[in-house]
Amino acid sequence: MTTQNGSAQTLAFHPPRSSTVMPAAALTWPLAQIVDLFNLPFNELLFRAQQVHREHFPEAEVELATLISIKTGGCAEDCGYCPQAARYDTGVKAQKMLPLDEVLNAAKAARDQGATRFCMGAAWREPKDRDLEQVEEMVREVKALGLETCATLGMLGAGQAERLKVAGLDYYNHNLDTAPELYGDIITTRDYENRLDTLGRVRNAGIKVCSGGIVGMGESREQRAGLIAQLANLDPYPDSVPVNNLVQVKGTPLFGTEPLDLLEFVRTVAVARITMPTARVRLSAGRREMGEAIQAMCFLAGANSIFYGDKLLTTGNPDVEADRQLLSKLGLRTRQTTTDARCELTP
Ligand code: SAM
Ligand code: DTB
Ligand code: SF4
Repeated sequence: MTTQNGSAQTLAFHPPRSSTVMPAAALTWPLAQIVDLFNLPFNELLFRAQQVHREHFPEAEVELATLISIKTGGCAEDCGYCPQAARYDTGVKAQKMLPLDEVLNAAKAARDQGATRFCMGAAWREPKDRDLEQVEEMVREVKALGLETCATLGMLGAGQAERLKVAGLDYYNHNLDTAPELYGDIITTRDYENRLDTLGRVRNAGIKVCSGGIVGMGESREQRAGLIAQLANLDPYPDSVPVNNLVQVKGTPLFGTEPLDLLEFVRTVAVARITMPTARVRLSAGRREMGEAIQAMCFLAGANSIFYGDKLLTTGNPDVEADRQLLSKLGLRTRQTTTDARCELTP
């Protein structure tokens, strides 16, 4: 199965192992090989991940990306993890889109605190054309501040990715979230193919793809491997891969899920690094609950980007000072440039 969008570059979707459409042998990363990586002894897995990491990136460098919610709450979708879905009683109030000057002030503050990427998120199923005009303006102005720009606005329709590209968007974040076979248990208002279509549109428009997922939603190890298989078998695989640990928010259907053993989170980061060697692997939601030791292991496992700033979209994140101290304790320096993330050491 291939996502076709009518122009030169397409993103291929590789079906799960059970499908007869394409034999597993044709995949860059057959699911069984990814499961084998997950099953390695922990130290062996981390050793291999760190080796891959050093082949492609300066080992001690971490990218700082700051998030802002430009349109919070009131979303029509039913994503079982999300505090912004209107149908769940989570205490998140629907707000109008932030005015441009507020976004720019936040972007300047992020830049002054050392962030190189600024990600603008909106609680939409998909942007309306008139909303997109305002986002284009934000992208243009944030880019002019010397920051890399990223947006996550939901599904994109025909021509919308191209408009964002013209405005200066560097990355579009659109997560596959989980393995295909679990998707329908978490979200019913859209399907996997919708997500893949948007990723194809983004890639075709020449915007870098940021796509990852959430673990800790009650999935099995094989299903975590299934998510990584989907991402790693995209052709090309994403430039940037956020790995989120579920932030459990009261009122969402996934509140009360058995928390994931955090060593399993570290394994997921390591497998993402090995299977997508030149991608920025971002330690995303859930860091506040992780503690320093787990985060240190994630960096060892090949994570080289974090969300930086006291808030994610609606939930908390470690405060800036705590992050500075952690990076300094670990001897990690922050990325200073906004040049292409892919292939920093290799051509
Ligand atoms: N509405 C757009 C969409 O769904 O693509 C963009 C914003 S949405 C909040 C961006 C991503 O945040 C989701 O795809 C999901 O991976 C992540 N996310 C949302 N709630 C989360 C939670 N409680 N814990 C961890 N990640 C979460
Ligand atoms: C991603 O993968 N994680 C970020 C970003 N992309 C947009 C969002 C995390 C959201 C966590 C829940 C919240 O703060 O609302
Ligand atoms: Fe809406 Fe995105 Fe939250 Fe889903 S994840 S409910 S699409 S804001």
